[in-house]
Amino acid sequence: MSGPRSVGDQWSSAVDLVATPGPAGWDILGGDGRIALRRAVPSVRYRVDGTSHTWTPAGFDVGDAQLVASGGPDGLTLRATLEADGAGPSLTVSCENAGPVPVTLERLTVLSVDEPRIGTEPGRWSTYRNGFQSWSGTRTLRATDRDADIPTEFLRRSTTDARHRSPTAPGHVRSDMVSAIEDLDSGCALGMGFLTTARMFGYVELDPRDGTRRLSAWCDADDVVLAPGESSTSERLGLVARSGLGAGSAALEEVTAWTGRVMDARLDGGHPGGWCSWYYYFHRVTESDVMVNLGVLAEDGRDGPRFGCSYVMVDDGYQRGIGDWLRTNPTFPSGMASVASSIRGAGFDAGIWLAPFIVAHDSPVAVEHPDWLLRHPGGRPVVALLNPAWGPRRLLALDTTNPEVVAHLEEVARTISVDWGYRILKLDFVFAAALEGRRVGGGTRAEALRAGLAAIRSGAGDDAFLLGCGSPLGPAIGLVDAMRIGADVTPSWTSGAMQIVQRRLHGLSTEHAIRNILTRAFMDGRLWDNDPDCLMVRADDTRLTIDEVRTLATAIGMTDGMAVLSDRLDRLPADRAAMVERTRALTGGRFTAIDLFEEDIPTLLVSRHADHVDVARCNLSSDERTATIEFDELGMDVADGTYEEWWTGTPVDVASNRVVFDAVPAHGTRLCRIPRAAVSPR
Ligand code: 9PG
Repeated sequence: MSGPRSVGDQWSSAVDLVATPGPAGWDILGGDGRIALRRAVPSVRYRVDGTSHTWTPAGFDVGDAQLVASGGPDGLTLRATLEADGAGPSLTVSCENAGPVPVTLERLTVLSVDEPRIGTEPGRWSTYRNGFQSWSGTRTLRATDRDADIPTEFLRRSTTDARHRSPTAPGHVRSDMVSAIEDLDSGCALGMGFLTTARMFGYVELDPRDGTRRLSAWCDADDVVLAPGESSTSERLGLVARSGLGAGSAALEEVTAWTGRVMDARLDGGHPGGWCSWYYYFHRVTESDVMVNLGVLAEDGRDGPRFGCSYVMVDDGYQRGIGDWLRTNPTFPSGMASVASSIRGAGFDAGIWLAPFIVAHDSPVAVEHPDWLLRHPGGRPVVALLNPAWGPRRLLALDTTNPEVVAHLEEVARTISVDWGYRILKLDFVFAAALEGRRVGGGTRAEALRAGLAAIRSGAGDDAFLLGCGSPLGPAIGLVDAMRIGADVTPSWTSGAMQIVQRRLHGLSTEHAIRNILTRAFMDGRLWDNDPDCLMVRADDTRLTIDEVRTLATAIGMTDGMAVLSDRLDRLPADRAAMVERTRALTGGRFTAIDLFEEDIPTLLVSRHADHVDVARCNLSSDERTATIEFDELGMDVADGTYEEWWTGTPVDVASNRVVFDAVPAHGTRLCRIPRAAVSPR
């Protein structure tokens, strides 16, 4: 089963998976028994009269690609359906309430299987754990690792999934939307992902507690009430399997591409490069700051050789208040339509930031339309977050199922995009639309989020480039052109708050941003354009060392998402400006984080191009270290010779298929470009 290891192609090979219905559930088998999910069953969790029940049918009537269990408790019927029209089998489950009383649906479990076989050695499994939204930490966890979560529910609202705490028992992993489990011993991997993501949040969970390893995939039905005669269907789960070098990554790529096809992902955005005001000026940005940078960019031209920018983004700071997007601060005296027209006059697309689903408690929208707010069951408005940068204000979430809110969002987006002329909209704090609460239109959190984004899309038009930020992932597919896939970069590597409150995993820091850039790289070009967040190359007004900047630049360039600058360009020293060009010269390849399933933050990176291969090794420790690249691990042979290190220009010798970099500084990276002619597959 070990596949071709050609450097230009996939390293791993596909493993055929076949699902067969039987009276005890699905048997999903592949790879001559190396993948075996036997008696995988659907189930439902629901409430009647406030008491929660789980019904896992003991047996099924077997139909053509179907399992049916009728006459369940409280008159429920479960119907599981198999489709085999994609990269592998895919399954859904629906639950019908054939009983006399309403039933509150908690979860639809598409499959649950005890002791699945994936390769040979469960003790050597590594599981991909995707986070809920842009800023949620994403990594792999080994059989004895413990996942981490933020300690308070309030902080989780704005960073992870407030409704579901991360499990923290050793080896217990719950991944949002997509996961893969790789057996590091045999190089066999199973990928599981939700192919439809518009209606319910989906989770893949590996739970080794109670001595039985249980793998399940379930959808959160968000307590939707099923009246007698009604039914509800889960999202569709796809399964794929791979074997060989990079099997786990390939499984993630394959199932994610499948999701992108089913969800009609918007993939024509073309990875625009840009400039963003936030990471130098923050909320103090003024119109003249934007014009100074626009002047520098205009000399370079649109998609110019130095900066490669096609848009200029005015981030947070222009608006009168949060929720008050159409009135402008005095610091932008010409008004936002005029600013857009200056940007466009210089040859660039105009971009602007807004947080459409939150309003400050003292904003006109909140004061004039209290009925537009998402509320707790008791009636209090839901506070999405507090942000000291915006003063002592409660930031409240809008109820995007309210038709008046939808009309308001459409109007805001239409004014900004069509009337003012901003084609690129950065939609921030998007999670607020998906918080738990009482909604006039009922439905799930995922549906509410999608309704909000759909309103923005409808107002801004099909031509607008929508960039989601702080956004739950699944329901945004097909509506946004780009997605922030990690936390904010900061002008420092990390901070004490990030290490303690955010458990060294979630929240804003350059270290956390780099982790997600590398661990979510495979989403780019499959679900949307990845926005890795901004490159900062400046030497002043930052605590990032040059080595930290190089590591950030390597991650941004090699993963080939968007490349957005956020320095004060008129004060950028020439050697630092040159790093932008150097970063852009790393784009355009086919990226793999070789040790994605082995490390918390990957350190061995490869990007394959038509005429060369870029290989990098990061030293993410806080000490100087020797760093080695064994080309065997990349499945390739490199001819002995002297090459040049990308960032320092120093010569590096490849001998015996390895290269050793001495004294790599803390948080530093060494990168080597090897011509195709010197590379042969092993
Ligand atoms: C503007 C910024 C930038 C940035 C976004 C987002 O929890 N918080 O208080 C919090 C504040 C800022 C933040 C994320 C979280 O950053 O990611 O690019 O647009 O807003 O305010």
